[in-house]
Amino acid sequence: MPTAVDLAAEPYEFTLAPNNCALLIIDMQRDFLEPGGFGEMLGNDVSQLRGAIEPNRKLLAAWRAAGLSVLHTREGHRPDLADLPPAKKVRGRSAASIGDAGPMGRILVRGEAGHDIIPELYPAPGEPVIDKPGKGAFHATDLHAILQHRDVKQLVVTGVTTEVCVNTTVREANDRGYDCLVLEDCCGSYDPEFHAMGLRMIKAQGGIFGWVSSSESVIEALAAWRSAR
Ligand code: C5J
Repeated sequence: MPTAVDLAAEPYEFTLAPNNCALLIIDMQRDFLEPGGFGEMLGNDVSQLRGAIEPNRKLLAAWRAAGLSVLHTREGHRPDLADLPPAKKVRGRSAASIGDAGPMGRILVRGEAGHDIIPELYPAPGEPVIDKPGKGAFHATDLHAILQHRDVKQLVVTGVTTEVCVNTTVREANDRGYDCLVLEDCCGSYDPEFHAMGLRMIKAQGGIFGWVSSSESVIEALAAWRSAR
């Protein structure tokens, strides 16, 4: 029975070991992706992010069908905002900031409608949801402990935004010894140039933070791995 399967990636092929790999879906939240949410309220074009929904949906279906680990993250804060750094609250000087009333409830506050994950990618029972106060999913969360308990050594990382929470998480994961494979079509940024540069930074210098590939390559690799079992 093969324990691993190679798939096409940049800067070179990635050896996927499904039993030691988790799919980590970053911040596919209503406030970032839905028309009428906080992201759009700030003047962003949410269609730039929405292109990542369908590839994530297909990947998630294939990943679940293979019986592998899936984890989801959400960026947000306690309702009392005790975990919100004052610097994060005031930065940007926008009219509405974290904790204020927004179009889908209080902005980036846990329990509010806009903070939740979009219905297309909603977590299934048993899939851990990591509520993170920062951009990186390891900061002030139990993600590392959960991954260690599951013997996870590799992460397939998707979500939004490519240059902020995806990049920060991949860098944190890299420093903790995980191999990260980031899927280009399953990530998105309000700024296409930042998306491209965010991916370039990951695979630069021989894969300084990890690898970049596509959902199609991972789905094919999973099918090959399953049929060889
Ligand atoms: C994420 C952000 N999720 N851009 N947040 O990237 O503020």
